[in-house]
Amino acid sequence: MADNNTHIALIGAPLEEGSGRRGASMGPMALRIAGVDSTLRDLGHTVTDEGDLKPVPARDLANHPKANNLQVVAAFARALDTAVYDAAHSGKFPLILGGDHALSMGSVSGMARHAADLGRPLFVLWLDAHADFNSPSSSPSGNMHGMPVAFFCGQAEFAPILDAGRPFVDPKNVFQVGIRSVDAREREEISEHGVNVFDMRAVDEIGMAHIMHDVIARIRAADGLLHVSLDVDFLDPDLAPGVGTTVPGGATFREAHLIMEMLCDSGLVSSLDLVELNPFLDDRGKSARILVELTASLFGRRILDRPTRSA
Ligand code: HAR
Ligand code: MN
Ligand code: MN
Ligand code: MN
Repeated sequence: MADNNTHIALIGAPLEEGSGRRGASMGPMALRIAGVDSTLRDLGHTVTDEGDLKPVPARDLANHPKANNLQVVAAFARALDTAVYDAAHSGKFPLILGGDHALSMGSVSGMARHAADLGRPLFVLWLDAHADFNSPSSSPSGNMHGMPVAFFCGQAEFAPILDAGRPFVDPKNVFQVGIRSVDAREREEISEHGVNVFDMRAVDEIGMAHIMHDVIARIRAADGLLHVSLDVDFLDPDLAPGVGTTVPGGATFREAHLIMEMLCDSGLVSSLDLVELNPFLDDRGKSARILVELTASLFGRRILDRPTRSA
């Protein structure tokens, strides 16, 4: 993504059925009310708001006792796969307004198809308190927002219950930052699959700047595209309470902005998910606002009129 004049496609995905509670379906509207479109236009970009997806549940799929609301989640995944692929293919930057994190099954698969067209590898930066590497058999809740990373890394269990045959992301091209809530089976899976995890202890010990230098250097060396998936609960709950699954000890305001500023300078980012915002739980819109501010940093808002020494 360039500093100037990127054509951004806003794609609303009011999915809440992947999570255990209601409210995330209001996320796209809250992000619009917080001014995501005008903020990006003020930075010099072209913004097309494609509105909200409203897919019909995928009745061709059998219900699954441990993949809650599979038909609705799959419908959003399919619709996003197409919408994101089409936007990227036509030269736009897909910015997905979520919606719970299960939607990334579709946004990542759409970007994986686009990257495959270009003959370039897709990398994913997963900013989250959670690893989201459950499968139906391992999930303690059955909630599919805890499963998207396992899905797009090609976990075999999904093939018979969800769409197979899409290109997957190499787990070694997945970077997770901010992780601090991991289930027992997830812990084994992420290490078996070789996912790169910078948990909150790593953030404390190494520092965010160092981590991001590393991540950016590896993507650049591979000439990769980068999809960024930002879960509200990546942030500390004091900053962003508007999410159903708060976990204490999250990223600070400056840690989060530094990521976005360094990514902006890198020019590597091709697509972004803003997920898990639950306006019903928010405090006077502050979580929606911080997501918009972070997006502004990714798209070129900076403190001084020059890049600092990053990237
Ligand atoms: N690991 C738990 C589960 O799978 C909680 C997952 C919560 N996920 C999110 N997205 N909020 O990161 O049920
Ligand atoms: Mn998540
Ligand atoms: Mn999370
Ligand atoms: Mn496995």
